[in-house]
Amino acid sequence: MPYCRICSSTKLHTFLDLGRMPIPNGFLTKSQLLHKEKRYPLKACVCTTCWLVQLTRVIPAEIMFKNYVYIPSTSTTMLDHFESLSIESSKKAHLRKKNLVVDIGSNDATLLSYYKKNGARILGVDPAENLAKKANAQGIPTMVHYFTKDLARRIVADHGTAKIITATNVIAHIDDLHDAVDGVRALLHPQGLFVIEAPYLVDLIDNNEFDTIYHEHLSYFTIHPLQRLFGKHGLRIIDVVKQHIHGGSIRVYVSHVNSSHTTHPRVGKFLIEEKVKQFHTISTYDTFAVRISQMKKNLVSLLKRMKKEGKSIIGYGASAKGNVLENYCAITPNILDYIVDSTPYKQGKYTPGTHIRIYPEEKLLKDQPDYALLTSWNFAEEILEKNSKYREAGGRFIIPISGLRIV
Ligand code: JHZ
Repeated sequence: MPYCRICSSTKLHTFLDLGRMPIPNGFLTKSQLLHKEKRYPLKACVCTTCWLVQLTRVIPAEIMFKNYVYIPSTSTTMLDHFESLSIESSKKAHLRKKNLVVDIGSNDATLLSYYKKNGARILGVDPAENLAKKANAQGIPTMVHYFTKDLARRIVADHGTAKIITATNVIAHIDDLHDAVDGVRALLHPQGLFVIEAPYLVDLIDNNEFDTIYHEHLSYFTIHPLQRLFGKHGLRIIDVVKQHIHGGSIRVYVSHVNSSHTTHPRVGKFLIEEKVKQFHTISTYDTFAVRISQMKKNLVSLLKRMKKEGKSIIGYGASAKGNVLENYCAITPNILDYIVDSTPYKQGKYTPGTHIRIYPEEKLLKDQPDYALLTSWNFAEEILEKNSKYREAGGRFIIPISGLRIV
C-alpha cells in the first residue's frame, strides 16, 4: 500500500509483521488439504499524517468475500447486540414505518430482520452469493454487490433515500473508502444517519488484540482519521458510542454536514483522548509489536509444557482471529486435537494453514479434554456460561488474548 487509503500520504510506517498466511476464512475440505494453499503477507503500517492503521497489502476482495462462511446469528450475544443497535439507531434517526433502512455487508440479514419487525422497508447489500441467497429466501431483499457510489445511485432511483444506513464490521473491509462514502452521501436522507461499527484501534492496541489484524480488515480505526474521511465528503460525525463487542468497538453515527442533528460532546472527548493516549506517536505502535512477539513466546511455551505433561487440548471457536493466532504461533494438530465451533458452514472442514479439524460444539462435553484454547475470546462470557458443565467436571479454558490466563 504505497499511499494512505484516507489522506493519500506516502508517510507510512510499518510496525507489525505477522508473516505469510492464508486468507483467514479460507477453511478447507478434506480433499483441498492435498493442494498447496496460497499465502499472503500480513503486515500493518500506520500513516503518520492522519494516523490510520492499515495493511500494507490488499488481497482482491473476490478471493475473500464471494462465498463467505462467517455468520453472526449463531451467537446470542450478537443477536442481543443487533437488536439494541436497531432500537438505539431508530430512536436517533426518528425512523418511521415505511422509511428505508439499508445494511451494507448485510450477511445473513440478522440486523435487518429487527428493523423489518418494526415496519421499516429494508434492503441488504452483500457480495457473498451464498448468504444473499439465504437472506432472499427468508424474505429479506438482498443485492449481491459491493457497496459503491454507482450502486448507491441505483438504489436511490429504485427505492428513494435511506433514513438509516448501517455498516457493522464492514467499513474495515472496504478498499476504496472514498467511493463508498460518496455512495453513502448519495443514498442518505437529508436527516438520515449512517451507523458504522468497527473494532476500536485503542482497545486493539491496549489489550494486545493482534489477532483482529487479518487480510479482511484493511483498516483499523480511531475517530481522528474517520473524521477526516467523512469531512472530505460533506458528512459529519455526530456521536460515538463505545461497545463491548469484539474486544471493544466503536459505534459511530454520521449525518450530512447540514443536518439538524447536534454533535454530541463525546466526539470531541474521543479525539482528545486518542491524542493523550499517544495514538499519534509511532512508538505506541512499535511497542505493541514488541509485546505481541513476547505474547507468542508465552503462549507457545505454555501449550508445549501442557502437551509434555500429557494434557489434552482442543480449540474453541474457528474464528478468523483464531486462524491468525494459530498460524502466527504455529499451533497445529500437534497441539490442538481439534476445534469446536457452532457455525454449520465450518464444521467438518479444516482450518486454513494449520489444518485442524472442526467439529460441532457438543464434542467438548463428550470428550472432556483437559483444556480448551478459547480462540473466540471475544465471546468468553457466552461460551463460558454455556459450557459450565465442562468446567464443573474439571475442564479449563485458556484465554490467550488480553492477558494470558486459565479459567
Ligand atoms: P468472531 C468475524 O471475525 C468476521 P471472526 C468479520 N471479518 C469481522 O469483521 C469480525 O467478525 C468482527 C464461534 N462461536 O465473531 C462462531 C461458537 O462456536 O469472533 C464463530 O465461528 N460458539 C466479519 O471470525 C466464532 O466462534 C459460541 O457460543 O474472528 C466467533 O467468531 C459463540 C458465541 C461463537 O469473528
